[in-house]
Amino acid sequence: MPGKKITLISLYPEKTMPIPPSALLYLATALNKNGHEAQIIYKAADDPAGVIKEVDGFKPDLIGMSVFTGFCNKKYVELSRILKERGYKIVWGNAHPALVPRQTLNEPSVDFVVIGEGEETIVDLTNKLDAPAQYYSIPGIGFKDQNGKIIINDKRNFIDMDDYLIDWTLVNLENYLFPYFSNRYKRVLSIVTSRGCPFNCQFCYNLVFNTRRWRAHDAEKIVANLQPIIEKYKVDAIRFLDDNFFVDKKRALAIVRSLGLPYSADSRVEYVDEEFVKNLKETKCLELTFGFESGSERVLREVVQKGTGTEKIIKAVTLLKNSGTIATGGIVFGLPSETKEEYWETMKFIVRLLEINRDVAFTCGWFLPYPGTGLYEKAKEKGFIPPEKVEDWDQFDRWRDDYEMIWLDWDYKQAVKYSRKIVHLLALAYKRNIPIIKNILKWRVEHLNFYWPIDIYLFSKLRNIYLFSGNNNFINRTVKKIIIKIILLKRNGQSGKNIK
Ligand code: B12
Ligand code: SF4
Repeated sequence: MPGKKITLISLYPEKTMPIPPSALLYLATALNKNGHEAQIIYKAADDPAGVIKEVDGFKPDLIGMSVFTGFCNKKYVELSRILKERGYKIVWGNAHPALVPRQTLNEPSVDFVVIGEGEETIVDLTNKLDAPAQYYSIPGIGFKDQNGKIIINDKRNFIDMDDYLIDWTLVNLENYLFPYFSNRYKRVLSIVTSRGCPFNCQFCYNLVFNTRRWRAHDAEKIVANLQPIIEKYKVDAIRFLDDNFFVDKKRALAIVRSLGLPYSADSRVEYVDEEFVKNLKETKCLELTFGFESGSERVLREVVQKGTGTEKIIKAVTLLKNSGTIATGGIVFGLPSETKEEYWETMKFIVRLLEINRDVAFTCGWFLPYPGTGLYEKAKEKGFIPPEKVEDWDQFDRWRDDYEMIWLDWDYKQAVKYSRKIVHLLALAYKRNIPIIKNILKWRVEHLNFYWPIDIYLFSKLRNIYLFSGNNNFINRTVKKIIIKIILLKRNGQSGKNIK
């Protein structure tokens, strides 16, 4: 059987720095290993013309798109329609088509969806691409039969990740190493060493996508895979993007000890004890990101079903104080059934954590109802009407300041507009110890007062021009920003093998 050509496309949001396109790399590795030829196109979402030109140059038999739930959905639909008109076959993979496979296939330009891990499924589909009668025998796909009826096959079993260690020669990593950690490290590599998470948080895509099954690369094998590129590209720090890097502490510590580089990772608060903090220090952990989610005990226990409470959060933040590891907590506002008082409790809890450890950082966003999760059903009970078309999910963006949350019973509009700004300014004011900002914003939080937000605007403006950025002054950072912009502009014209 002659090999086929497959183009794999991922769009990243404009203004973000591209990190290695892991999903595409795993898929391309699997396809190439099985006698096919993969092209990787990884571009900012605002350049469809560039994507089309590269696709036409390669003339693939199949085009794969990697789609998350969120603001790029419309762009993927537009791109798929253009490419479909040019006669290409199109498959969507990643979390979004896995969560809404039927709705995705209702979009006429999408021929197939892949549900779950893609390595073995894309190879199977490519092998049988010219034999529609065999589509029924491909686990993990959805497709349309000859009458246009949507067929969703059984799921595929999880793979052994070590069978598909990334072939790093497929990209020039030079394009994906960026300064991070307040610019202390300049050549930071972002990678994933495990998949899934065994916990049960009721808003998490993991419940559906990974069915709570955690899988991982063997420590020795992933280290052997990474060491050559770390040396070749002089990587100076690592960001582990695993959903929950420390599920197996022994494995995770073996990896970071062998690599010997400073790093950041996602974890859970109850993993943090004195012994663990010692391990973090010894292995140069720069930052641990946790899901704090809420300051309300009821929300954590009943709504999120987090499996931890505020006490554990406080303990982790206390133990990590002055340890060299920054604790960053994700906060989810607007969960179904959350009351205004509970939202307020969370805001006050954030101040409490900053009082304990002034280096704590926060990422605050609004609840997103992912289909298949427990809280999606709860949101529906409370009046949420899911979008009818796949492209309409683009309004689900947890960073939007005008995000609509029909499932809430209280007037959340002011909260949406200002709480993220207040939390980020507060964290900065504690970190840099700026009493005036601290006290004004603390007063706002204590009184839940959003009136006359002149101070919030003013402080945000000052923050934006990096007036408080310590040793990194405004001029330095502006110059750096311009340089990064130029690099990004230059790279936007290139992709995949072409980005070498
Ligand atoms: C890195 C990352 C990003 C990077 C992406 C950079 C990149 N190179 O792709 C950036 C910062 C740009 C990003 C942005 C966003 N992200 Co993000 N991101 C991640 C993160 C941390 C790692 C992704 C990864 O590389 N995983 C490793 C790979 C190997 O696994 P994978 O992606 O699942 O891929 C496998 C399968 O899904 C499948 N597959 C994937 N693509 C395709 C394509 C085809 C054709 C096929 C057949 C199969 C297939 O095969 C792969 C191999 O088995 C995940 C969390 C996580 N740990 O996975 C969140 C995650 C994917 N992101 C998420 C979200 C929501 C977003 C945003 C919408 C957030 C926002 N509002 O800004 C944006 C959307 C950007 C967009 N393009 O639309 C959610 C997705 C949930 C959902 N329902 O879609 C996740 C799961 C985080 C979470 N816990 O909620 N993200
Ligand atoms: S701990 Fe994090 S990754 Fe795991 S289920 Fe909860 S939210 Fe998802």
